[in-house]
Amino acid sequence: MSVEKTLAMIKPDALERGKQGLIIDRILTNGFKITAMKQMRLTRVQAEAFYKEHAERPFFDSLCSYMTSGPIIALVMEKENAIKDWRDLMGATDPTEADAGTIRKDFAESKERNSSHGSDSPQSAHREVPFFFSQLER
Ligand code: IDP
Ligand code: MG
Repeated sequence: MSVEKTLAMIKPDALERGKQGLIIDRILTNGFKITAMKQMRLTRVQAEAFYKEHAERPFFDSLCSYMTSGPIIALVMEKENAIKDWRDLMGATDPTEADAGTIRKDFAESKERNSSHGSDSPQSAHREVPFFFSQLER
């Protein structure tokens, strides 16, 4: 195992319901160091660029509308094995399939409005961290 950085987002549904503090508490309690964090509202162009790998999926248009419906919090988090450990802490994409105690099980409203994002591989983290943060910020 090595120290890794991953890109996380707390998504609009969670901020809408004021759950960001509880989610950040879980991040810190589970041993992640937050090395950068900011709240912002994505533009349509930014949301489409971030999720471009899903451009052909039937849910893409709805996903981009949801992701621009309110602010998000983007975070860079550091820890040994951060990428997989954050995916595990979030749980399955669909909260009805997520394990007990995971963020999506406890906070998500639906498969789309699922409260959190995490890079799914070192390659994704390498693209997603600089999508949000300059070298000076992370
Ligand atoms: P992930 O966030 O668990 O990596 P992805 O398959 O990469 O899941 O999908 C990106 C995001 O798109 C999901 O987190 C969710 O918000 C949304 N999404 C994925 N699949 C569906 C679906 O079948 N219906 C509606 N929204 C979906
Ligand atoms: Mg994904």
